[in-house]
Amino acid sequence: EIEKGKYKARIKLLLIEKNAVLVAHYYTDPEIQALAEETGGCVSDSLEMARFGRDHPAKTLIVAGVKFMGETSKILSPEKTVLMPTLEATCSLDIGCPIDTFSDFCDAHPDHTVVVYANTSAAVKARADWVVTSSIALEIVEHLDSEGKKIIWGPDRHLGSYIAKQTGAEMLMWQGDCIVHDEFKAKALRELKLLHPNAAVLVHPESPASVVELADAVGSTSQLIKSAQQMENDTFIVATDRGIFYKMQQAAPDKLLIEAPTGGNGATCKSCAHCPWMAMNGLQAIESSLMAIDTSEHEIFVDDDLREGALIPLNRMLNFAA
Ligand code: CIZ
Ligand code: SF4
Repeated sequence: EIEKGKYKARIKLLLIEKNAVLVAHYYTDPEIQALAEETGGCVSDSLEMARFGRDHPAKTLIVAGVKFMGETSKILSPEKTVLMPTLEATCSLDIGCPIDTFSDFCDAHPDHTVVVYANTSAAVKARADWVVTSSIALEIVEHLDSEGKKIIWGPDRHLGSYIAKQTGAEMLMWQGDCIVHDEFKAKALRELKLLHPNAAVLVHPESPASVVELADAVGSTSQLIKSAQQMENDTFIVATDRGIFYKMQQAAPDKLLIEAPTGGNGATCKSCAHCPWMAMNGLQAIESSLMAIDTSEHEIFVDDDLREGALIPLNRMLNFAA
């Protein structure tokens, strides 16, 4: 704890000295989210992180999250220095959707509109017609469907199936998944529900369909936090990365929040539902990135061509949301 205090104090000084602001995702560890709040940064989902970074006057953004979030921030704020605590932090959806094979898939269906999730590389975004996050995916697909468009969806198959089911849209699905949400188990969740008959079940749609079926509310991270705040239940079983508990408990201080089970046998797993890449965003790594600001060791770069290509579908989403 003393060590942590020292890191925090040094980071606070460095942020001021380097004209930098810390932007953290809901899935990072609680101490990172608290530090972002204490220093005038923000804690939010990937879309809001990029927007906040773009609109903040600081010259440098420290993006505590995973690579695609750093890239999206750079795409929206090319004039800023975008640093990440570690460039190793990636995402199974991004890894599972390489540009070459994805582009071939798109080329094979030229009459389809290409819609990709934000959890993708800049190159995949640049190949797409639309970028969406989970908070706005449903509305955008509904809109495209109402115009009679056929859709290629990538990369998260669970989120894609959920949206196809909700909207009735015709969607060709890339077969990617999130290694964290894919682990939630329906049978164990049903058993846990029996133990907490008053609990509402909150589920992120990157989870398998069998888990989504058991939900009282399905939504993006921000939407799930709102549900915990607004629904009258005193207990919530939550199927998303446990990093979210920090902000969810803040938003709903009197409510009991329980992790949805990732293992079998009805046992709740206390550590499974946490993204290993999000967990790389430690205090020491944040300090290192600030110290290395004059080298490119922690810096995110996006090629100009890709940046311009990715900005089009990203702005389409931002304008649709506005
Ligand atoms: O699962 C993720 O990585 C999410 C929910 C990202 C986001 O859009 O905030
Ligand atoms: Fe990717 Fe899943 Fe980690 Fe989010 S939680 S960054 S979707 S692996």
